[in-house]
Amino acid sequence: MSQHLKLIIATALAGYSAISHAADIKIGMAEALTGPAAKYGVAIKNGFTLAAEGINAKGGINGNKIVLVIEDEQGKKEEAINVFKKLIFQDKVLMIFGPTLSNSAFAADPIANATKTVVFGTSNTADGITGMGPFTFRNSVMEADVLPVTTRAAVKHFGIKKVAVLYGNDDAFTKSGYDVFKSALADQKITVTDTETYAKGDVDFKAQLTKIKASNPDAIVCSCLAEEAANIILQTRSLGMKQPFIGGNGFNSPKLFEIAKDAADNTLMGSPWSAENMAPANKQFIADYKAKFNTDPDQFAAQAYDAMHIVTEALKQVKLSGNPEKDRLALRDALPAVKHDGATGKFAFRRAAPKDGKEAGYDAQQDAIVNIAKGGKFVLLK
Ligand code: 1QQ
Repeated sequence: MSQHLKLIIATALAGYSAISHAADIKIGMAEALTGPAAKYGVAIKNGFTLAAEGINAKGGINGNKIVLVIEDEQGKKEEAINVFKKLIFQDKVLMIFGPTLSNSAFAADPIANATKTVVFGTSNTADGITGMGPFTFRNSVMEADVLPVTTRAAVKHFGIKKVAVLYGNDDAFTKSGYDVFKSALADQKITVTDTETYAKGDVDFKAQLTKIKASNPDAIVCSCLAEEAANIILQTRSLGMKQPFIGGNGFNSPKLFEIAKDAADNTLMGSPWSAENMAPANKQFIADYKAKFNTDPDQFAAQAYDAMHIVTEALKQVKLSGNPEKDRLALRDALPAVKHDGATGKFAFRRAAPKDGKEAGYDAQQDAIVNIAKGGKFVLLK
């Protein structure tokens, strides 16, 4: 058979299958389902699963069903890279949600960009994520947009003038959060009495906290993931310190309270999502989540749930061809225009500035609200 004839037949078959059959839409999900970040990753997986089931139950996307291809990247860079390769080359997914940590995203997202596959982070809040390329999207609000709002609220609420800062210096998210806190504190003329660091896996923070205690701050700013944050809070209290904490996205987990309980009271944390937002979309999300998983959702579940709906809106505008390369490009082109009003409130994408002369992706345009921990949970700061 001539090459030309082969091409005609292949094209005809591709066209035929696109028109006549409902196809599965394979969406990859690479999240930390085991390991220290699993508390975030499992909530994220639940959010995606709930959304996909709801969308499929209502007929899917233009008659096509969402099929989630779920992979555990364990919160590790190397695993994120392996899992991205499997999803893109072997499973030939249309796009990838994840990974859970910014630290892993910096390792794995370049693979998605190199293969022109949309990678959509629902929990990556470090600076520079979308600078990795035009196929990187996120609906997680950057620390740079949230932390200045949180520190301003802390000044207003507690009347603080001086803070000590503690952060993990070997994780992309905790390091980026520190950089943002540092410039927000300088802008808002809040004095820094002491700055201390720790490394991933540390469990004893007494040396740093003793120095912080001696510097006598009004509050402690902490750019940390939840488990470390909780242990830091407990050890602060055991040293007889009563200062409130100011945290970033890492604090945003039930894990904080499982470990620290009400020792975490008065911690301030910013987020677009609140369990107290009574908008119908959020009420429905919370009720459906509780019914399915028998537990309360958190911000990470809410952002994943919304992200699946955002992608669905984009895909409604796309005529899928069955050719992964073509369909990935079509999704990439349809996503930026999506506006959504979901569990986390009103959402739009914002084009990130080009980095080193390279085209960038899309950040989240969404307002942060500040929460305060009371009796083992976060409530809106009034
Ligand atoms: C990041 C984060 C973490 C708290 C995600 C769970 O925001 O790594 O960017």
